[in-house]
Amino acid sequence: MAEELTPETPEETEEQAIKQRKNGLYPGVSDELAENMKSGWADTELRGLEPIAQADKTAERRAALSARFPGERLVIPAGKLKTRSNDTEYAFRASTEYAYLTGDQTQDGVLVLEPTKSGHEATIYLLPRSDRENGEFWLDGQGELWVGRRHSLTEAEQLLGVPAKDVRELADALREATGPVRNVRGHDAGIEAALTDKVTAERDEELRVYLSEARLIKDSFEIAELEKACASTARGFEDVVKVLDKAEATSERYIEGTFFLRARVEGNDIGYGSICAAGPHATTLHWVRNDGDVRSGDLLLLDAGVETTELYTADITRTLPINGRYTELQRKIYDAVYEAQEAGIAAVKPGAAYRDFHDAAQRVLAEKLVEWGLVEGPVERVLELGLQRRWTLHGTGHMLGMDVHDCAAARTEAYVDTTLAPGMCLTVEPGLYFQADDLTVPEEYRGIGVRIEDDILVTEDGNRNLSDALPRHADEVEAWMAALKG
Ligand SMILES: [Mn+2]
Repeated sequence: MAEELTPETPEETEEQAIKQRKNGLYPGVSDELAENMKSGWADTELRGLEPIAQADKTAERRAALSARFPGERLVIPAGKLKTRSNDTEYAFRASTEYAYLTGDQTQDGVLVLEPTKSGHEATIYLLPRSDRENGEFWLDGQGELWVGRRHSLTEAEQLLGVPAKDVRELADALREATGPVRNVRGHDAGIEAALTDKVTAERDEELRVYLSEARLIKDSFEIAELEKACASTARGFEDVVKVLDKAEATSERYIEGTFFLRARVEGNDIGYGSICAAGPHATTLHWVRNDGDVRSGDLLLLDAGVETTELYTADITRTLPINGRYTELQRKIYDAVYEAQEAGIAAVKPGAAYRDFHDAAQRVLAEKLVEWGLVEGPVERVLELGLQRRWTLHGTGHMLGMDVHDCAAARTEAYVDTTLAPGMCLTVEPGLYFQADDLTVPEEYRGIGVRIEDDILVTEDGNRNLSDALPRHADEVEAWMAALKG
């Protein structure tokens, strides 16, 4: 990548250089060049734009938010770029709260709901197109010449269905504003500094909690996005199966890279760090180093999800025999996890307690562990003491949506202590993990880890498995792999 313009005079201190860069005043730019760069550019304003596909939905979401906090100013920032080093930044991903309420993903954007007599008036604050007159478009590191064209404020209004203003005026406006205000924290330090005397942590947290709980029930746009995410993820898993020989010749990284290609081509990104865990790495729950060997005869636990361009992610796990056939012991453990997952999925239905699917899956796993002689029964005793957890390790699922662990700020009574309702989407992902150094299990179990994870939508009359394009039953997995490997 190209470097930003640097000062020509070497004796300049770095501090001066930074100051000048900020001012957009670069030594070495002649008056003639500066003047020349101001003109000769075509008018590229886009006219007659149609609203984005989810504009009606984002309006509904804002209306619900407005009703929850009448008479209060609400500030929801998209977030800022985060520095990786010097003048390079991490890839930007808008805050979930902002994208949920606007459908926009522009860095530095801020949604403000101003209280009115009848509710709220929404305004989206954005960086306008770069000024040609003052040279910022080519002299500033965030100028459009460097980072690409932005939408004009008028274009943004047409697309998002919300009036747009210059975000550079927002901090001052917020400083001067009176009346109660709440802000979603953690995304924009400048906005937080402007509001520091006006907000409290407790009231801001209530806003964050509301926005987390609002996402518990997915609307039709969100469900369609989750379907897309699952479809892309299924294709990514197929990509991986087709290149397992190349992964064997290199490392788990080949799997990670292969899946990432699908995520970037069809979506925005991966929704979380892909877990590409071959052999004993499958027993490490968040194995994301992905630098290990891929060996025929071992299992591959692949836990990965494509995040769509509108920021909804899948979260799917399959545990595959690298050479296409499970060994007898691998199959025994796999079938136990499959049975546990079947029991878990069957417990997902409207009116069921959220905890039911976890309990159903854990019971099956405890039964198997007792049956295999790994833990002393009876099963009720094992479950009561939680002894199965040495090998089941984690909860059986979580809400899924824009965040892989969606709705994480929801109150206990609204999430784990609630009953399931149509429109909720959650993962069902039981697993069994026998650590390589676990001396309490027979040697042949050690280093085997199995998880099967699907994305389950609660419907009016039960549930729908959004990730059922990928086979789960061991026979079907083997047949699917054989077909793909050709
Ligand atoms: Mn998960």
